[in-house]
Amino acid sequence: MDSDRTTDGLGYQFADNFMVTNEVKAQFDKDGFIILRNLLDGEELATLKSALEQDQGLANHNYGRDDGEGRQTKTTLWNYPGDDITGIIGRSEKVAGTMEKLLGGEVYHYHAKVIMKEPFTGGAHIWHQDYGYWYLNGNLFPDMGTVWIAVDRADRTNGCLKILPGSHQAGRIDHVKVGDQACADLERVNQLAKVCPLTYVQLDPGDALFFHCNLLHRSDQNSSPNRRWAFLVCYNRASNDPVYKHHHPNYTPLQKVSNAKIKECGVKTDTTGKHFFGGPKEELAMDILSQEK
Ligand SMILES: O=C(O)CCC(=O)C(=O)O
Ligand SMILES: [Fe+2]
Repeated sequence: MDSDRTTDGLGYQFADNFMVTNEVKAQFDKDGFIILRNLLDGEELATLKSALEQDQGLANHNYGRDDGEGRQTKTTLWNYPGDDITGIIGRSEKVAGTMEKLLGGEVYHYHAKVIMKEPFTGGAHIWHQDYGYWYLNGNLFPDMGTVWIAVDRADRTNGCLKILPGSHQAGRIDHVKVGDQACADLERVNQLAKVCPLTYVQLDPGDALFFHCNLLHRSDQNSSPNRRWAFLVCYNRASNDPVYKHHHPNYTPLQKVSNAKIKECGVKTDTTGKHFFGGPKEELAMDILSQEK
């Protein structure tokens, strides 16, 4: 399955007066995503980038997942936003507030992560829906979504996201384990690709994709010389408090902040209270614990 389609030219230019109008919401409901270009401006992006590059928490807490294609993906993930720039961005009106309007109600921070696709070695994320994972964590409804923010330019040369627009309307698809990842039933993905044509999400640094948790997506390995890092913040509706205790938080009210706080925050690398996740090993330990109950 391949395609020449890209998201080039699609989306909205972010400005402080951006609003989720009925038209924007209708587009999100129909396609399962919207793109906001320049969601982070040059100064905000530069601060985020240097915080990520300096922050030892990111290096010390990152873990790999086999991609079933011979490489590993590299991720650092945490549960609570905290007060550093990653937390302030995740709590800001333009990120969290926009997601609330798209999902139709109050949201809380389910987790955030940095996906580090390094030059030449970056692993793939195989076809999945985020709700393929999150369903198993006791979230009864697919009232969840992710904001995917490009830290580096992401395009088809370095493993940008690939999506099947509108595929969220198919509901949750069966997933099977491949490597350390969950893979959506490929027969179903291929059938859906005939009616929801594969599209490469090409983004410049600071651009963001807001997407629904049932949107099918994947990203290829990075065999190019160009790094492809992305910062992702995932949200759950407050009304969708998970019914199982799992390795992501139950409803925890989000302390939203104004967009101006992003610039005030600066390169603060204090990661107190973020609760970094240990990766597949910790997942296994949690699964054993919940089976013992
Ligand atoms: O950034 C990527 O390439 C994909 C990440 C992803 O889909 C995920 O972490 O669920
Ligand atoms: Fe995903």
